[in-house]
Amino acid sequence: MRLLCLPFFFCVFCTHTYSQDFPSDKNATKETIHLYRNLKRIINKGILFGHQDDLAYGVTWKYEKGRSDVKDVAGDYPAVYGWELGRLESDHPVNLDSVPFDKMKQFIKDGYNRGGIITISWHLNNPLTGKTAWDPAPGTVASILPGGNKNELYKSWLDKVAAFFLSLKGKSGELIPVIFRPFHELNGSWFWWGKNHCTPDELKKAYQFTVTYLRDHKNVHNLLYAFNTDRFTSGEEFLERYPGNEWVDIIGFDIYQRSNDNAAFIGDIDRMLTMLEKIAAQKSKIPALTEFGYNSIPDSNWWTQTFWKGIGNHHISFVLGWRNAGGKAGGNFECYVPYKGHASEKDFVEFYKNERTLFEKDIAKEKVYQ
Ligand code: BMA
Repeated sequence: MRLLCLPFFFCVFCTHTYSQDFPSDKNATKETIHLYRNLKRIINKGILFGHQDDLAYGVTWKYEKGRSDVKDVAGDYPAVYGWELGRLESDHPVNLDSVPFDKMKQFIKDGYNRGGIITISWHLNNPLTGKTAWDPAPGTVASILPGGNKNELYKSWLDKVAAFFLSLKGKSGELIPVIFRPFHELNGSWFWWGKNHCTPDELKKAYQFTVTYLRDHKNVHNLLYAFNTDRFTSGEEFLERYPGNEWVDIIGFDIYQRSNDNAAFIGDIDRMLTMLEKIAAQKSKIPALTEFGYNSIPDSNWWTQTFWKGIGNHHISFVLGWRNAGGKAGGNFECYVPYKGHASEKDFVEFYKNERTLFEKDIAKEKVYQ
């Protein structure tokens, strides 16, 4: 009797697990469902490498067809492409980092057609003051919720974001899946949705409202939702503003190295990833390092001797290096992945060769949308 029951039990169990393994949007497009399941599967193979604005510009160039700092150095594109929607809400043709939205759409298609994965952040202006995302006027989050005096304005902004997502189509007219990470770094206080400017309940409601509006009112079904904090010290802190399992697919945090204490950075990243993986396992979510960087990478062995030492023992989906903006107005400089001639170039190639780091050639083989 035991033998007779077992196959039946396993069969029911497997079907159950498989049918339950949907993203938060139960009406997600089939490519989005496949992406979600494949991201979970690929965690066992390695860590996908991503880069913000990779195809738009590098430290020494802008808008050169097919160019990428990652490719210049490693001979391969990243597996994940990060893009940013800030200023779409105010009908600007160009985002806050000078990337024209029409070019961005083409870059998204190019990356997707190569089998890559797209993730999008949104440093949206402050709807209450009209200033930037970094204007933390009190009461802004409350103002965008239903009943708040900026709810209609916020909805009109989400209409534009929805139209953008629905305009992203592959060769057969299918919608291109996107990992959307609204309200990122929400446990910091530099953005208007930050910790000191709203209650946990207000933030959760804003997140839930955003998902519900895009998914149920605008019928956007090509999104996976990423919930992401900045550095955090405990599971409680990470989850303080978590909107709930039914609103989120990916969980992560952003981390930047800001001193030359490599050991401290390795320890920080390792500790936070351990907590993140535990939460992800408990909640059946996909863990990721949603942004990382060490500006200018002033250490030629940083990739193998610091970054990999922090992430290499972990099972996470992807890491997204921030943008290679180069010199900016005001004299600031930003560069988070090496470019041709950079001192960490050789070490990045070693990092690339590690069989657990996955780039474009690896992700293309995985056919994540099928
Ligand atoms: C920041 C910097 C800014 C940029 C912003 C939004 O970290 O890179 O220059 O405008 O992200 O992408």
